[in-house]
Amino acid sequence: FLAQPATVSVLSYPFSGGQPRAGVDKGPDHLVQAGLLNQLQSLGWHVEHNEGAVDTLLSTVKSDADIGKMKQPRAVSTVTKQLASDVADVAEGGKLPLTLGGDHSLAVGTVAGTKRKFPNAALVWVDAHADINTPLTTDSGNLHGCPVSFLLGLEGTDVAPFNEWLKPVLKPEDLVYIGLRDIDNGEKKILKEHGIKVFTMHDVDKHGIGKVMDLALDHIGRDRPIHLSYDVDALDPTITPSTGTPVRGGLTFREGHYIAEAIAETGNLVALDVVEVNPSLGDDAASVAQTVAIGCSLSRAALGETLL
Ligand code: 6HN
Ligand code: MN
Ligand code: MN
Ligand code: MN
Repeated sequence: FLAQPATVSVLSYPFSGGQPRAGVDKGPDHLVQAGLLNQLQSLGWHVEHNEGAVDTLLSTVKSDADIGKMKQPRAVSTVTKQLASDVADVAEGGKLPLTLGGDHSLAVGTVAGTKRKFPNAALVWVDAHADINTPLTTDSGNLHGCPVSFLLGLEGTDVAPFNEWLKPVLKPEDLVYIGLRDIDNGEKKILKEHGIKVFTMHDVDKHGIGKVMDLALDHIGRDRPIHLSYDVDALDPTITPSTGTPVRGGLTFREGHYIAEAIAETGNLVALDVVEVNPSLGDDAASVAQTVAIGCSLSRAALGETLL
């Protein structure tokens, strides 16, 4: 699905408005400082790097009172609208967008952008959480817990300011989750009602990650463009401690990388998000360095590091 020779366009999006913890906006800088761009170049990719104008965009948001339960809705909508167009531009150019977050609300923009170029793209969502709360079901009001519901156009998501630019782009069968272990009650109901395919940590334990990836790829189909949205909190907090909503019992180092490798192996990856690296969290500098290093190694794995 990509032009050859392959180019990856790294989009840094230093945005934290989908959740309350400061620092996740520093994730992109840390990933780039750790050498991600050179690492991708070493894999044989042509590498471009651009930074989203998040500060400029946010300066247009004068006040951002809650709308219903949603916190910072104008900030999230403004930034994701621009990100959608950035991702679409990259994809239209035959290049692979790698969006560095920032919090996971950014995926409203990245997936909407991917879908403009690849209407048939499937979405693989790797996370401890389902991020499928709606403005009606969310307890926290944090929009990083809601992006998937907006992409699906679920009840309650046809609200301003999002409905001024965002249309539903995804059908329930286009989506598969891997790694879930902290699903809110309202989210469980939504997942069941819409028959969405979920591989929880229980499924990873039961089948092993190899079987889970076979089943996940069977579900979406082997012949479709894939958007991989990777929340680093999918891995166990002993592996990626510097993240805002850690949940114990997560993916091991190998399971986490295997997922990215299995996607790379399909040859169908057209867009990648690596989100929720928060260098302000974690016990010490070593925790931060380790989390950042995993963000880099997951990116490399998805872009084919271990392919022969
Ligand atoms: N993430 N389900 C919780 C909420 O606030 O809606 C947690 C969401 C976490 C979001 O990790 O990207
Ligand atoms: Mn997430
Ligand atoms: Mn998460
Ligand atoms: Mn929860």
